[in-house]
Amino acid sequence: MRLPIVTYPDKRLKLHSSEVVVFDALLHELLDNMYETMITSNGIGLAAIQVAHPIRVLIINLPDEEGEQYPDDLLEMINPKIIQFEGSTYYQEGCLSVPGFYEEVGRYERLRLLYQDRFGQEQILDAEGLLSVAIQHEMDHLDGKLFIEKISYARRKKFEKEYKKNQKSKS
Ligand code: Y12
Ligand code: CO
Repeated sequence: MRLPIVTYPDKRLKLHSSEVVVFDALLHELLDNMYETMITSNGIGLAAIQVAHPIRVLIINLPDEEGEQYPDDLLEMINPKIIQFEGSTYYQEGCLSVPGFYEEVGRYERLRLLYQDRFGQEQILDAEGLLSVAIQHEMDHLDGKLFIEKISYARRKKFEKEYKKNQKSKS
């Protein structure tokens, strides 16, 4: 089932998400619904709070060189923790909760991540480049942070003005 996406400036996006302790059929249903929501919205990453569930769950499905996304490449991460990081990189980020806005943001270039899969099994992943950026973007959602909080004051002001104007023209 496709779920409604919570969009900025909805205050739920500022919530600190809670650790997952039960890895049951309800969690699996949420993960499946998040996947359908992300794919049908042309997204490559989604955190549970973006579909109104304040729990530490995120999914990422990066496209291949041809721009195709495959279910086999789906990463489901629960209770993720960065245990090592190095370097820095800049990437033009977008977010399904902030439609129509893209901005360059600084992130770690490489990281090592500890997380649990949908069955609660601990996993370790080394990530770099776009995957590292996507993980950091989605992990920020778990702590109630959006990428627009990482841009300069001047760009943020410009964004607020344009975003409000776009919202008004839609209503
Ligand atoms: C690098 C940077 C950021 C991420 C986080 C995941 N972000 C997304 O998946 C964003 C997707 C997105 C899709 C949109 O819809 C279309 O393009 C049709 C969109 O909508 C508009 O711009 C109107 C905005 C964002 C991962 C890796
Ligand atoms: Co986002």
